[in-house]
Amino acid sequence: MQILTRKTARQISHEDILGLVEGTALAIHVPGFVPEDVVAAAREKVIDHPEKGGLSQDTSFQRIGFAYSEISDEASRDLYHAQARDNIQRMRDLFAPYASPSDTFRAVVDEAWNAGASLLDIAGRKAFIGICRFQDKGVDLNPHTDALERNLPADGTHRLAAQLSANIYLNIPRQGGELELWGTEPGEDAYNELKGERVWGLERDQLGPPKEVIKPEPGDLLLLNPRQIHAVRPSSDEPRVTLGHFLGFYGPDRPLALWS
Ligand SMILES: O=C(O)CCC(=O)C(=O)O
Ligand SMILES: [Fe+2]
Repeated sequence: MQILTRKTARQISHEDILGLVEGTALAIHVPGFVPEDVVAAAREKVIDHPEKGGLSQDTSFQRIGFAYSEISDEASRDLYHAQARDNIQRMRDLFAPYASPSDTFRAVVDEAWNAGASLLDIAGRKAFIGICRFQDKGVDLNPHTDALERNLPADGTHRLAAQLSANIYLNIPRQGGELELWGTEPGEDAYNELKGERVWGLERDQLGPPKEVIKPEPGDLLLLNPRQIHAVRPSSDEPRVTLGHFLGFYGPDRPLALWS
């Protein structure tokens, strides 16, 4: 049976993370990962940020930073790596004088996981981490899975054994914005078959009801397995704002790799 684990940052363990990879846990929920006053101080700054831009594949999703999933050719790959440190620093500056929640997250995962965690590098080039995502009122994040492999260099030298996702919530609408988890991992071929001609994601009516529906609060951290089908319901008032992170798993004794 898959469970939803509630933990403090200090309590997150190696076994908790392994449970997500192995499918014995559906999610790890850390309420209040970011203190209330830190969230309050950052909220205005992110919502009105001048460098907020539309996601390459779908401009109804805005973001600050540049996601690995936006890489589509060698030019965007070069841009992703060239901007990685500036994009990390921008969020660090935005949260100053408080710690950037993405930095704290990196430290907590490094402490919790026996072999530690560090920034992903692809062929010696550092990844970005800490993308700030906006889901405006009425925008539906359809059921989908995530996989680093979709955007890796074609040489096939980099392989993950599993992938996890960690979101930190900065703004949550009063109505809507629930995270839906189906707890099923279709695998890449079955997912593509389900997806058919759609550019991105699945339709809700292709699936049964989700196994779990979670409404996080601002300041919460939530870890999940994004190779299992998941979705976010549209918000009916304010934008839903998150900091998104992925974790690459290579085996229980190997370090985790972190990126956005
Ligand atoms: O924003 C969320 O709650 C989940 C976003 C998502 O699709 C993911 O973490 O892979
Ligand atoms: Fe996702």
